[in-house]
Formats: sequence, C-alpha cells, structure tokens
Amino acid sequence: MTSTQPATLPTTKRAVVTGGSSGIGAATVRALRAQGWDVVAVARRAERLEALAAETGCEIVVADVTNDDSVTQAVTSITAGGRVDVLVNNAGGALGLDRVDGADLGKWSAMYELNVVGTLRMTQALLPALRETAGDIVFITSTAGHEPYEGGAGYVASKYGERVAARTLRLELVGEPLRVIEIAPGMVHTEEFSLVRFDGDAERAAGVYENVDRPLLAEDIAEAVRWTVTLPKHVNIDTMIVRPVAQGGATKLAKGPLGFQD
Ligand code: 8X3
Repeated sequence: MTSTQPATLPTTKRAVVTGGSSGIGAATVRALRAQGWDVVAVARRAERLEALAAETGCEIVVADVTNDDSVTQAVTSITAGGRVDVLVNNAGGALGLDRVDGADLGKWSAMYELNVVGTLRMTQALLPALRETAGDIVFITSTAGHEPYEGGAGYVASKYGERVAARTLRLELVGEPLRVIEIAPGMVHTEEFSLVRFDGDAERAAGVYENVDRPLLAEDIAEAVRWTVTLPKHVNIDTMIVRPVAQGGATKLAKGPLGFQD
C-alpha cells in the first residue's frame, strides 16, 4: 500500500519584516503569523515590538536599517535563529510635503538613506540566507515610486530609487530561483505615515484622509504580501499597485461617500 504521508513534514516558513512594529509592517507580521509562519519583526522601537511579540508570538529584533552595525548584528541574530524564506522590505517613510523650490535637503537625504539605502542594506545582508531557501524579497514601495505629485518630490525620488533597485535586482537574479516582488500602495490610512510626514502635526495628518471614503488599511497591503508569497513558486507577482477605490491617481482623489459597501 502506498503511503499518502510525505516523508518529512513541511518546514515552517520564516519571514523577516522590517518596519515591523507598526502600520503595514505590523499588519504583515500578523497576517503571516496567522498563516502559520515564523516571523521576525525588525524595528527600532523595542516596546512596540515586545507588545507585538506578546500578541502574535513573533520573534523580534531591535535594529535600525540605516545603520551598518545595527543591521550586521540583526542579521547575525536572525540567521542564527533559523532559515529565512522571505524578506519584506517595509521600513520607510515620507518627510514633509515641500515644493522643490523650498525643499529641505536634509529631509531628502534622510528619505534616500531610509527608503533606498536602508532597503539595500537589509537586502544585501540577507541575500545569502535567501539564496539558501530560494526565497522571496518583497519591496513595499509606493505609488509614489510610479508617479510624481506636487510637494512629493523628495519622497517620490526615494521611492523611484527603491523601485529601480527592486527592478534591477530582479533582472540580476534571473536564472536563480528567487522572486522579487514589488507592492506599491497608494493611500493607506495608518497610524503613523502622515504623522511622521508632518512632523507630529496630528491635525494636518488627519486632514489627509478627511472625507475620503475608505482609504486602504495596513491589513489590505498585508493581505497582498501574504498572497504574493504564498503563490506557487513559479509565479512572481512582479509589481502590484494597490489603491483605494476613491483614488484614481496620486493627484486624483474623490471626497465624500462613494455609496458602496465592502
Ligand atoms: C504613500 C502614498 O500618495 O502618500 O506611499 O505618496 S503617497
């Protein structure tokens, strides 16, 4: 009689999520944990990570993707703890909404350092481990990496840079069994994205979403991540743009009720 049991039980997959302590990152940690995956949440804020670990059972590593030593230590600890099947490059953010003629050079540099160089640093450091598992690298870019908007140039430039890094890496990895997946969210109402962009100005941050009928939630993007990394391995979702129904483009946003139910 032929046994229908596999010779060995499937190995639990293990993902690393940067910017894992809040927003899309934390939602992705929850979504992959709910799928039965082991997940390492990486972020700077230990207290938030500890709360997420208590809630989800994820592993946590306190690290700053903009710092070489911090990433080296983090990756040493992550790889000592087991295999890495997926890296979700989610850490990132926007600073300000300044026109080019008045832009703050420091903010442009900081966004490039975080969104482009930080992502590169984590990707380079985990690539050997990902090669061992024929893993996936997910880049959470933005629709800002696809089209400019007034006041957005510093963020847009950094997200175009991140997107180009992802596209180039995909070309360079052809012939190896790794997937490079870009998920580009449009308007997502998270706790911190606009608050950080406007330097803690809660009123201005709330104004971004005012009268917008259902901006995306972090969970919507987490579901996109979960779906793309659980598809059969021969399917690579190259680029996925996700916007709320209210948004037709970076500068085209409906205000007021749209008259539909989820
Ligand atoms: C967030 C989308 O439109 O604020 O990445 O740039 S937007």
